[in-house]
Amino acid sequence: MSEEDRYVFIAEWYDPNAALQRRYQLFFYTKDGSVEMYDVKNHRVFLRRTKYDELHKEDLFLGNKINVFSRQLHLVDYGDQYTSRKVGSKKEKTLALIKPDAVIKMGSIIETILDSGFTITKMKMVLLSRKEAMDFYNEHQSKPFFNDLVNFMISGPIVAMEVIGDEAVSSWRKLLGPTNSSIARSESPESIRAKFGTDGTKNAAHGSDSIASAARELEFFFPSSGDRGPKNTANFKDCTCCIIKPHAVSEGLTGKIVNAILDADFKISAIQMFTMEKANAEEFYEVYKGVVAEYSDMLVELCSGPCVALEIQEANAPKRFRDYCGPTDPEIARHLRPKTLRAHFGKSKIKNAVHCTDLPEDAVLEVQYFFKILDN
Ligand code: IDP
Ligand code: MG
Repeated sequence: MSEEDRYVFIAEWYDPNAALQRRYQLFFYTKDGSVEMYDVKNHRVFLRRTKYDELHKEDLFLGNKINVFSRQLHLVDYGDQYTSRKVGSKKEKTLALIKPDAVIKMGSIIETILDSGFTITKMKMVLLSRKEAMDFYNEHQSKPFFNDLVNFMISGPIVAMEVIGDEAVSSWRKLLGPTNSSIARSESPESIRAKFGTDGTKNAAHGSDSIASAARELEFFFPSSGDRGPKNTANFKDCTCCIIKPHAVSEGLTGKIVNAILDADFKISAIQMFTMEKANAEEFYEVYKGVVAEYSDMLVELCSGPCVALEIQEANAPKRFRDYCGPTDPEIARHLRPKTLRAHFGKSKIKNAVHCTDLPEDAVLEVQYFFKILDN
């Protein structure tokens, strides 16, 4: 086999039993989608080369957390020159913002991002304070439109995302189109600003203009240490909790599911991406332990990659939203309740696209678990 067919990464896995961070070489063979793991410290094969359909070439980039046979692996380094050249050279991170005028269309914008081949690695709905908006746009403080821009940016929630892809900084800006939405409609009618923007100031979305700005702007919304950045928009009242499960996120369904929820007239008052550790998933699913036969499979699914948590807000949210999710088993849902989320997006009882709060009295607690406890 020529090295052309093989990627190598250094991957870390936290072994909860030994309370140790373990290191492996992870090999991925593009030809047949097989993986192999080698224990670097103990010099032995840890996983013999095995076909594994759930891992895709697109998942393999530095910093990503992937799931291989229920182990969550963190890709911390390239394992050889070839992989670094091939994967590393063009991958960039950028900041994408859905601005207040387009938050109502966030499902379609997320869908466009994912369908264009980007990966969303962080996501958070926030409401900026005036000071935060002024800081974020400080490069424009002497411009005549600065005041209007700041007022617009604090007029409602926005959704901040870290987006990764080949030449993400320029390709995301290309997808955005010209700054002015009207010009975008005449010059680039398929662009995001053409489709979702309003005018010169209210133009649906933002993209960093260079690698350096991207680093600074990502740090603003998703600080790497200490400070937590702008806070999430959860209100913790008249609400219920929805989790878009990791399998659905990794299948690229986030935008479609968000769209379906909005089309069914639910209000999404907070949204954020989380990667669950096993201990957290156990705490969150505690009530199902010993009650639901699939409990341990549910845990594995919830920890298998990033999930997206939503606060859904309205007076009767727990009941009406639960009805809209449909029966737990998507097969049954497709027969009995074909218009529900699980009928549309579920694959199996465990991979059933979404979790929703079961009991109305647990709704606020579940929303708090994500947006208060895990967000800390
Ligand atoms: P960009 O968002 O395409 O990078 P910038 O020139 O950095 O455009 O401007 C930041 C934001 O300020 C724009 O997205 C738009 O919301 C607003 N803006 C820019 N130029 C004007 C203008 O001439 N009139 C009104 N608003 C503007
Ligand atoms: Mg700009």
